[in-house]
Amino acid sequence: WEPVADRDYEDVTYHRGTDVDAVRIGFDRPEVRNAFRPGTVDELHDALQHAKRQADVGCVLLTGNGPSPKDGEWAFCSGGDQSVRGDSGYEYRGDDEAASEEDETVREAKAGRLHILEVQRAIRFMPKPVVAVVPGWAVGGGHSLHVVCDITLASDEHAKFLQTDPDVASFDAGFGSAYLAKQVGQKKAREVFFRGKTYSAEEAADMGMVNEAVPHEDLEDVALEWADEMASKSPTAMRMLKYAFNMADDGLVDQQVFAGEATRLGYMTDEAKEGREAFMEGRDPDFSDYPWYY
Ligand code: 1HA
Repeated sequence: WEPVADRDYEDVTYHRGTDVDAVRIGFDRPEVRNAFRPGTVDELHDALQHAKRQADVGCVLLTGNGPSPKDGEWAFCSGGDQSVRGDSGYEYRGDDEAASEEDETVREAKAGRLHILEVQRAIRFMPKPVVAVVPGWAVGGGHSLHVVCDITLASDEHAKFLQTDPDVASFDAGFGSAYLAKQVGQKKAREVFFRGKTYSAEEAADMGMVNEAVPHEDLEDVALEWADEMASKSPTAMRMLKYAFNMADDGLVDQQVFAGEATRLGYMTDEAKEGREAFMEGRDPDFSDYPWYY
């Protein structure tokens, strides 16, 4: 891995693979089990947007750095940082980005942040696979993030999956619960949220929300292998497949995304070029060379 240039983050690390066409984004607050505060979410979103725009990047790994310097525990992410939770969302406080340069109305609108949901959408609509690499705790909003990722690989030794949302009077009534139910079934998803029990990587794999439980020391290597496999495939096929998988659950929103990609493919044909050129040349288009395929 090498650090991605021009990305000066506090709460996440961001690297580009040297041998593999993948990036690695790591939560970097291990002392609080990689809880996210508003600035963490800003940086994560920025890194995801950057990764999306790289034509030579075919896979995104999302993980949590560790272990904690305090007690040696590992974490993927423990969700929203409860110490900065205000009355309408999570607040910029202390050394978190103060937003002081911004216009008053923007500052006001940013007061109570729940913009981890924008990150969930960025992952869901990322035109390449996103892999949750879970070395330890995946809890609350951190649990929901792994659910939204395309693939989850987890440490067989340290990964722990736990939904605390109703314990702290929060609820991901969107992707974090709905997609979980798609993955593990309604009964099991309700158990995860309603009981708040901790599950091992093995149990999570049996349930269907983890692809593979991997020996802890091999986790990043295995993730890189999977990333290499996926990043070597046809970018168009992978993009179309991801959006096709999404479509069954995402309805018209994903139809719009999928259709955009279909339009792109259409634009690449000679038939489409004839349409464009005829207009530019001020003549009637001649589509006679292009059959009505069936
Ligand atoms: O549900 C949503 C949303 C829904 C819709 C829209 C937006 C949403 C945005 C966010 C969320 C949420 O994420 S709600 C759920 C918030 N997260 C939690 O309820 C998890 C809280 N943490 C724990 O339950 C536990 O800490 C743990 C199971 C992750 C780990 O337990 P463990 O190993 O016993 O460690 P622990 O001693 O509890 O924690 C280590 C340190 O990390 C503690 O700090 P220290 O005493 O060393 O100073 C602890 O306070 C800190 N920490 C852990 N998690 C968080 C945290 N600090 C702030 N926020 C945390 N989430």
